[in-house]
Amino acid sequence: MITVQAEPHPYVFDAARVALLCIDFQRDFVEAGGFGESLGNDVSRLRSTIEPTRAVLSAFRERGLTVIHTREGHRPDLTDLFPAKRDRGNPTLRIGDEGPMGRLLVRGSAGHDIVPELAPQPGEVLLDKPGKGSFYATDLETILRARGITHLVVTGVTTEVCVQSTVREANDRGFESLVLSDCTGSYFPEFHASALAMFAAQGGIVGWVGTSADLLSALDRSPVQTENVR
Ligand code: TIU
Repeated sequence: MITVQAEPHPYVFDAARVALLCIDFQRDFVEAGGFGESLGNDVSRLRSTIEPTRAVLSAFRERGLTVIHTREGHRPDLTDLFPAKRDRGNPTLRIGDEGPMGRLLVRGSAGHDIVPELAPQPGEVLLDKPGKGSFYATDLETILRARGITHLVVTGVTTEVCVQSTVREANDRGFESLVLSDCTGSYFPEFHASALAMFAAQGGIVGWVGTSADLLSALDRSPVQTENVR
């Protein structure tokens, strides 16, 4: 078992039963000209998440552990887009409109893709989702249960939107989540801090919060028996 220093108490997991979740590291949220910027956000605030997440991704890949990437987006014909979501916030460009990186949050456009630094590799799960939560209208729960996954190490953007929805959905399904504070980010630093605080409050009512450095040092201290890992 691997033990990571975390809040509100150490997070313990079996490498054969853990998955790294990389939530929505898409150009549409992280780069200029995408969906995030169309909502009036300063997208540069998310960039600090990329380098620590790249290090965690490398550690999982080196050990042959499960990696799952998600992307928020819609079918090109927008048949899976509720008007309520399309019209919310009075954006300069709406989902499906043509922007500098192609149609906003539409599958197949450049902006919908994951940033090159964190691009999925063959053998990793790539999951497209129409909502903020990663379980809503996807087969994520089936994939996790089929692999015997019980624990999720969570990275992604943004902390209080897609990360928070996903971690809450995971919690209600019995999964144990460790959210990495430096591998998650928000356009609003105060929302990042309060979302993390909410996860770990009340004895870990939603999950655990830790850092990539503490996770990496725990992995280094506990050589993973790769033959035990699917
Ligand atoms: N707007 C915002 O903060 N986030 C999203 O719309 N989606 C995700 O968090 N992925």
